[in-house]
Amino acid sequence: MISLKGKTFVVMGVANFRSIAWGIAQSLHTAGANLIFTYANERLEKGVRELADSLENPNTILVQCDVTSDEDLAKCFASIKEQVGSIHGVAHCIAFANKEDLKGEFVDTSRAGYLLSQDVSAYSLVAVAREAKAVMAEGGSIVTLTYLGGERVMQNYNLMGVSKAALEASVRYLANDLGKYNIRVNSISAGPIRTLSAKGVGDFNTILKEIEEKAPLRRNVTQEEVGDSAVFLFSDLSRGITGENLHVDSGYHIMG
Ligand code: N5H
Repeated sequence: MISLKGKTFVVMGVANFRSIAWGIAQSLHTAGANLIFTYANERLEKGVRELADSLENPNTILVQCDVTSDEDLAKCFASIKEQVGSIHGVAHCIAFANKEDLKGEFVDTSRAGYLLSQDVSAYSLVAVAREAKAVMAEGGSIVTLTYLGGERVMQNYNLMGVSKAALEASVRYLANDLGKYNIRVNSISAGPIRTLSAKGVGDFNTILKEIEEKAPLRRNVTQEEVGDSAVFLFSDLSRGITGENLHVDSGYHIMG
C-alpha cells in the first residue's frame, strides 16, 4: 500500500457516507495521510464532523468553505495555512445543478441555471487551485471529479455535461500553469455511483444496469475504487502525470 504518512490533504465535498469524497478520505486515511475537510454550510457540518470523528485515530481539521464565495475561500485556506503550514493535495469533489435543469432538453437551460452550475462545478476548481497553490510550498497534487457526460452527450446530464467539459479543460490549463511549481492537476472520471448527487435520478438503476452489461469489467465501480485511484494521483507513484483525466469506470468509456 502507498504511504502518505506525514502528508496533509484537503477533502472538499463530503455530503454523507456515500459521497465519493468520503471514499477518497477513507483511502487517504488508510494511506496514513492527515486530513482536512471543508463543508459548504452549517447544514452539512454535523454530518462531516461525525464522519471525520469515525476515522480511527482522528487527527482531522474541519473548515467551512462555500466555494461560490471568494471571501470564504481566502479565509478557508488562510485558516488551513495557520493550522498546518503547508498541504500536499486537494480533492475537489464539488458540483451543483438545479434539479429542473437535469431533465428535459439542454436547449431549455436558463442563463441563471447555467451560470450557477458553471460557478459551483467548474470555476470553483480554478479558485481552489489558486488558493491551494499558496499553501503547497513543497508542490502538490489536485484531483477533481468528473463524469463521462463531460465528453459525450448522456441523457439528462445536460448542463452538468457542459460544466464538466469546462472542468476538464480547466484541469489542462491549470496543469500547465501550476506544473512549474511541481503542482499536478488531474481529474477522475468516475462511473455512476449512488451518491446524494444521484438521488432523484429517475432511471439510475437502468444506468447502473447498462454498465453491468456493457463495461469491460461487467460491473459498477465503488467509492473505494475511486478513493484508491485518487490516492495514486496524490502519491509520488503518479509523479509524471498531470493534466490527465483518469477513467475509473470499469472501462465503460472505451465502448462505442
Ligand atoms: C446522467 C446522469 C443522471 C442525471 C444527472 C445527474 C447529475 C448530477 C450532478 C449534480 C451535481 C447533482 C445536483 O446538483 C443535485 C441537486 O440539484 C439537488 N441535490 C442537492 O442539492 C444535494 C442535497 C446536494 C448535496 O448535492 C449537491 N450536488 O450539492 C449522471 C449519473 C449517471 C452520474 C452522476 C450522478 C454524476 C454526477 O455528476 O454526480
